[in-house]
Amino acid sequence: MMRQAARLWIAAGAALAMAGCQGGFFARSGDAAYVKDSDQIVKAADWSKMTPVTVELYDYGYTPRDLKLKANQPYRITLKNNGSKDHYYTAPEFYKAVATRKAMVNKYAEIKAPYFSAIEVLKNGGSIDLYVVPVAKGTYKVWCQIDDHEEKGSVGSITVE
Ligand SMILES: [Cu+2]
Repeated sequence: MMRQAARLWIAAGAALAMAGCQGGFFARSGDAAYVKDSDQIVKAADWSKMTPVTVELYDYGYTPRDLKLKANQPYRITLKNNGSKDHYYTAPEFYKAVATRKAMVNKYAEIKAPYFSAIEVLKNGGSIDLYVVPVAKGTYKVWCQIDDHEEKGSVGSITVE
C-alpha cells in the first residue's frame, strides 16, 4: 500500500514537472506558433464581461460565415450544430492566435489545453463553448474536414481585428 502511494506521488510530480517545462519550452523556442503568456492573458481577462457569440453549424455552412472578433477581449464562442451531420470547426491558425482558457461541454466536461486545432460538433444539436481571448490580429480560414463538406459550403473565416 505504502509503496503504491509513493509511486503515485512520483508520477504526479513528474507530470507537474512536465507541465512546468511546457510553458518554458515554447517561450524559449521563440516559436510564434501560438500565443505566449496564454496563462497570464487568461488570468488577467475579466470573464464577467466576456462577450458571448454563437456560431451555428448546419448542412452545409456556418452562421455567421465570417466571424468577427475584437483582439484582447474575452469571448465565449458557442459552436452549435443544428445540422443532420457531424461537422468540424477546423481552424488551426485561429486557435493558435488566441489565449485559450478552456473548452466546455455544458454540464458534462471541461477541457484545458494550450490550444486546439480542430473541434468536431456532433449532429442534431451538439454544442461546445470555447473560452478564448483573441490576441493575434488577422483573418483565419475555418472549414469542415469531413468528406466533401467544405466543397458543399462548410467553409468560412474568423477575423480578429
Ligand atoms: Cu461537415
